Amino acid sequence: MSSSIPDERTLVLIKPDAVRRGLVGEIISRFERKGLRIDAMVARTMDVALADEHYAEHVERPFYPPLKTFMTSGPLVAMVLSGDQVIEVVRGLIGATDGRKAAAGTIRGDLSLSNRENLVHASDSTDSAKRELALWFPELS
Ligand code: FUP
Repeated sequence: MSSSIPDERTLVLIKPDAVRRGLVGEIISRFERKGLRIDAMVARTMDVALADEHYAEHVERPFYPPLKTFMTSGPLVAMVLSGDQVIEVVRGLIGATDGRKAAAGTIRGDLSLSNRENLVHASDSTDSAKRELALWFPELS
C-alpha cells in the first residue's frame, strides 16, 4: 500500500576504524538486509572544520580532542539511508555508543570493543538528521 508520507532519511557515517578493518561491506549489508535504501554514498576524509561542525554539541567535552583525531584519521564512508522510521531503526541496528556495552546482534555490539572507535555514526533525531544531511549532502536538500 502506498503512503502519502515520504520515508524519512538519516545520515550514516561508516567510520575510519571500519574502513581500516575491512568492515564496510559487512555494515552496509546489514542496512540492506533490513530493507533500507541507500540514496547517496561517498568515501571522503573528514577535515577538522567538518568534524567541529558535525560534533558541535561535543566540542567542549574532554573526549572531543581524541575523537577528532580519530574521525579525521582516514577515509570514511558517508551515506544517506531512507526507509520507514529509518532514524530509529538505524539507531537500533547500530546499538549503544560503547561497543563493550552494546547489545549482541547490533553492529557495535558484535564488532566493536571501544567507546570511541565504534564503527558507525547515525543521526539520533529528526532535527539532527536534518542538520547532518545538510552538512554532508547539501546537494540533496
Ligand atoms: P552516538 O550518538 O551513539 O554516536 O554517541 P554520542 O553522540 O554520545 O557520541 C558521539 C561519539 O563520541 C561516539 F560515537 C564516540 C565518541 N565518544 C567518546 O569518544 N567518548 C565518550 O565518552 C562518549 C562518546
